[in-house]
Amino acid sequence: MATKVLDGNSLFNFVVLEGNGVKGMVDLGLSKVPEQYVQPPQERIDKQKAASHDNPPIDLSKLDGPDHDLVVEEIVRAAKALGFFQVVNHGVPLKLLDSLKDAAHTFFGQSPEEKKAAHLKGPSSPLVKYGTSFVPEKEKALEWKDYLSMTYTNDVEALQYWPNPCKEVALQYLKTSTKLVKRLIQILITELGVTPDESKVEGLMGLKFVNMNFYPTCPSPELTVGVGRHSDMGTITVLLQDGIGGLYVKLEEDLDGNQADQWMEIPPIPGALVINIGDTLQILSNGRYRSAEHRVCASSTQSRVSIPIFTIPKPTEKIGPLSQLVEKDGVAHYREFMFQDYMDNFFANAHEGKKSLDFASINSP
Ligand SMILES: O=C(O)CCC(=O)C(=O)O
Repeated sequence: MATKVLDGNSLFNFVVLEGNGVKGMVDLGLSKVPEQYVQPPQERIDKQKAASHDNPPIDLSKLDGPDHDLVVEEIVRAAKALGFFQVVNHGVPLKLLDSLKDAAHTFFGQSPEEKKAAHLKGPSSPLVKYGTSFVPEKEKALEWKDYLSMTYTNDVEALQYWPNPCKEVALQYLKTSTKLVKRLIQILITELGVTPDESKVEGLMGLKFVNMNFYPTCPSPELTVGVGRHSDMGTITVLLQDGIGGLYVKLEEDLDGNQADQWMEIPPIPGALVINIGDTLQILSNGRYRSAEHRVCASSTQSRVSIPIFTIPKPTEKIGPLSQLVEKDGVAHYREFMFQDYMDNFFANAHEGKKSLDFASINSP
């Protein structure tokens, strides 16, 4: 029935334009991945070829004890090598992590009409977006993902406009993880040999989104992707993933520093949060820190949820390599730009690895 109803344009209309999402399509009863979701072979995720990740999570409570310097070293090493690491004792209550995953399932478990109602708040509130895939109009193959994106302006508006099943937990998550993000930014800037000035740090944390991603069960996950290869545009992403797995990060170099081009799974660790360095920190550090290219594979047996908080600079913030580092390096590897322009470019293009960074290229107009 699903194939008959959702052939050709009708699939795009049903899933994307009418807001039924991948979940709505899967709920019709689907025995195979529709061709609109089939990725070219080079974009598919081969789980068998992925490297295993055995780095233990970083215990942030030790930042306040005698092991402070060792923990800082671990954070910096991970931000330079992979751009991804996991943390425990991060200050976000573990009960809240469970409530967030439940809230995501509750939101996406609602009828398409209820979910669309969240989206339809759009004209009166630009704070909430319910959607599917990343830029469906521009993608050669769609992503197997529905999402809810909640922009933070202030507490009152969050509680007024964010959707009911998630607003309270999402706001608490944002508040508790903001302290963590601030501390990480301060550490990472200090370790560049630059004193982090308070207004700069605030500028780098000027805008925040709490997203909820829902990856419905997929008949053949090896043919499609939940999220295609990309790096995040902002400063730091905090990501809560559930226990299902499927998040992969690209290793650009192996342990001997050779070009690797291999993918590594970031395994779910109960109670841990994933930290992901965004393009902004790569640019700011003149290339010392690395934004992580990552992607997601759906599961054939269970729906997966993940809940990232994207902390990005204020749209009016001027972003470029820190002048102290340019002086030291004798060269700026990136140009200076206004963050609003970076963001507009990011959202105007389909995911394509770290191509988003081309916007900051010194040769870019
Ligand atoms: O679901 C995940 O684990 C990652 C999500 C992600 O990369 C994104 O939302 O940009």
